[in-house]
Formats: sequence, C-alpha cells, structure tokens
Amino acid sequence: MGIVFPVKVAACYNSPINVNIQPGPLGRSKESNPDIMNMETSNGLFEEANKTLVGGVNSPVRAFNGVGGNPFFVRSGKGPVITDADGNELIDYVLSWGPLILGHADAGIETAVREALSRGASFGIPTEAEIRLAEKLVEIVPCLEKVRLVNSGTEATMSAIRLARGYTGRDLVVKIEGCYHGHVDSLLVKAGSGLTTLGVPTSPGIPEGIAATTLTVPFNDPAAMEAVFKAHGENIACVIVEPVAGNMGVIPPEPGYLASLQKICKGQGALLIFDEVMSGFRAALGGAQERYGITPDLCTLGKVIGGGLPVGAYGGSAEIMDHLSPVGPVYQAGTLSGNPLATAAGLAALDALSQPGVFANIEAKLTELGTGLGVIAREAGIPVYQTQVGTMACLFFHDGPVRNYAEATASDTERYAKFFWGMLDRGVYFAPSQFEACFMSRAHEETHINKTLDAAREVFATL
Ligand code: KE4
Repeated sequence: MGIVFPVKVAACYNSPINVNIQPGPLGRSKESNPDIMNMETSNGLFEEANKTLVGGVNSPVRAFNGVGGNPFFVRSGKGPVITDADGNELIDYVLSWGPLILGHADAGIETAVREALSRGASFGIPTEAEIRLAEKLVEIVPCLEKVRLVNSGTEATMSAIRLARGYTGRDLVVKIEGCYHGHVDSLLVKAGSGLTTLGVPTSPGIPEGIAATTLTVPFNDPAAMEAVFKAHGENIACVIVEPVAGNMGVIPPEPGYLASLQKICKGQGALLIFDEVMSGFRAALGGAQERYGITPDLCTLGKVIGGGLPVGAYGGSAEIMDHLSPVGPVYQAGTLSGNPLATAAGLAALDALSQPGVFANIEAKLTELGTGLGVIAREAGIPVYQTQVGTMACLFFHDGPVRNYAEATASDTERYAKFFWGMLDRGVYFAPSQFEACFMSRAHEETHINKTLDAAREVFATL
C-alpha cells in the first residue's frame, strides 16, 4: 500500500440551492418598476439551466451572486455590444472577463478561425501555427524565451507552480491575499474573484496538507513578504502574484513593490511568477512586466492571447522552461494544447492588437470613460476610488485608498449592486461584482462611451 497521508477532508460545504427566479435585487420587478430591463426569457432559461447545470452556470461568477438577482443569457455579440435572450442590447465592459480586447465577433478573428477549421480542428500533432503564436508571445512579453501553450489560465498557473517546485526542489508557494489564479487546489486560499464575491475566499475540498504548502501575504506589503521569507525562505519555491491585482477590483502595485518581490526572490533562490492571465496584453501590450519594467522568472498568460478561444500559456527563460517534459523531468501535457482553432484566433488577435497605436487608443478610451465617471460621481457626492492600468480599470464604491484585499473588501457592495442594475437597465453591462475589472475594447466608440456616461449620470442620482 502507498503512503497514506493524514489528510483531513475539509468540512463539506452545503449551501441551500436558492434558485431565485427574479430579475434582480432590491425588490426589482416589472410590476413595481416598469423601467427595468425585461428579463423574461433569460429568467426562463435560468430556471431551465438550474435543472442540469450547477447554479445554472459553468463558472460561478456568471451567476451574478455578487449583485443579487439572476443573470441574463446572451444570444449574440458584435463589436462592443451584446444582445441578450430578450433582445436587450448592452454595451459590454466585461468582454468575457477580459479576452475580447478587439470586441465581439471580430471579422479578422472569424476569418482566421474559419480558415483553420476548414483544414481540421485538431491533430494532436505539431502545427506551424503553434510556432507562430509562441514567436509572437516571445516577441512581445519581456520575460519569455520559451513558452508552453495550454488551454486555460488555471492550467497555466497550475503548471507554472509545478515547474517552480520541480526547478527549485522546494514545496512552499507564496500567494497574495485576494489574488486569483484560477481554481488550482493550492491557490484557492484567500483567493479573489468569485471566491471573494461568494464570501468563500478559501475553498472547502482542499486537503489540509495542500493548503499548508500555500503561504499568503497582503498585496503591496514588502515587509510581510520579508517576514514570510524570514520564516520559510529555504522552503519557498516561488511567489505567484498578479502584478496588477485584477480579482479584487483593479489594484496597481505601489511604487517599488514589484522590485521588492524580485529582489527578495533572487536573494532567496525562489522564482518570481507574474500571473498575467488578466494583465497580459491589458496592463500594457507586453503586460505589467513591460509597464513596470520588472522581469519575472516565469509568467502565465491567457484570455487575450486566445482571441476568445481557450488558450493559456506559461513561459520564461529557456534554462527554466527546459526543465519541462519532454526535455526535462517536470511533466505537463494537454490533448488540445495549441490546437489549430485557438492558435489561429490568438494569432489574429495579437496581430491586430500589436499594430501601431491600437493599444494606446484603447487605453485612451478607458481613460475618457473613467474621467467621465469620476466627474459624475463627484457631482453626485458619491465617494468612489478609481484605478486604471492600461485597458483595465475599476470603480470602487469606497472613498479610498484601495491598496490591498482588506481595503477592497471594505467597498460598498450594496451601492455597487444598485449601480450595476441601474446601468444594466439603461443598456450598459459592467462586471456583476465589485471585485472584478472593467475592460475596454478596440470596438468601443465615442457613442458607446457617451451613452455610458449619460446612463451613469441618471444612475448616480439614484444611489
Ligand atoms: P481561467 O482558468 O479562468 O482561464 O483563468 C484563471 C485565471 C488566472 N489568473 C488570473 C489573474 C485570472 O484573472 C484568471 C481568471 N479570471 C476570472 C475573472 N476574474 C475568470 C472568470 C471566471 O472565473 O469565470
């Protein structure tokens, strides 16, 4: 018999399933408020969905628990606008949680995917497109000499952690409280995104033995990082951090913070991993590592690099990456990794995004939106704290500053929910949680920004 680990199975987490078929919080109903968005078809679909899909969704954040009420169902998208099952047209600032930086149904991506599909969807054999996408990533992202393509951000972070442990021979991982790195067992500890939204920052189901290998410290706190290395330094394989925290709202690194992480990791023989699944090609074209000039040992990527199809990636120096199979002993694999459709979509997206002036123009549009929202909030006397890094931003209902998880989670989530539904009723879709990001795309135009600000002017008067 193999070694039996004394694993204590975490308490079973049974929440009552509350299939609450109504179109939103705060007693919203068409009867009491005829101006609210009609969600009749979506509500019917949500009721159906709950019969076969857990919570009616395939990813918890889509259930709108962060703002109460039920999600709408989407029928289609084009450019910056999505159309839901009831025919409501919504200006989209979630963009599938970041990937759609060119907007929905981009013609260039569609052509590329159709052409790839006409030659076959998957081979499980090397294809040239994988080389071209890898070359594009290496060309743009500072820390990359070699990459491995996978199918999601979670796969990328899970694999990067394993590589760091295999490379250093150490077990412990340091993560930042409130950062989210996908649903990797060892990283679902004090995590952001849906875990914070749902109030379960550390997920049940993670054996104590695994959770014990994860150490957490607050964001933007060099002293806390120093302390954890003082206590455990020789056993720490890596620090994984979202260099721009995007899963507790959007929180930039304080000046010098990323440099302090790099210095301590170098000094202690641990690897610094930038999880740029969200900030990659969003904080800057080359990610946060380009914007802040700090080159990590490894980085993970996803979202934008797939152009809306499932692609994740991780990479770093050839010296570290060559510890991966089949060259080295650290194993990682994937049936559909680098598949022709996803690589075609990703390459088309990155080719378009890396054209001169495209990224800067998207960033400028987000600045215009944020500036307008700030003026409106001040005129309404509503305290907000705004952040923006490149093409991602956040409007905290908080009088600021917001520099870490504790401060982020002190935001007025009730007021955020009112803002969310008020904007939705006026045809504007922001993230259904205070602890997510607002994204801009190439497809948004002045008319969409002006419509958004007109709606915000009305909504702030009701908050
Ligand atoms: P995926 O496995 O969902 O492709 O990527 C996980 C991940 C890793 N790292 C960062 C920094 C991430 O933001 C994510 C995923 N982000 C969430 C939204 N904040 C995805 C939305 C969802 O969970 O459905």
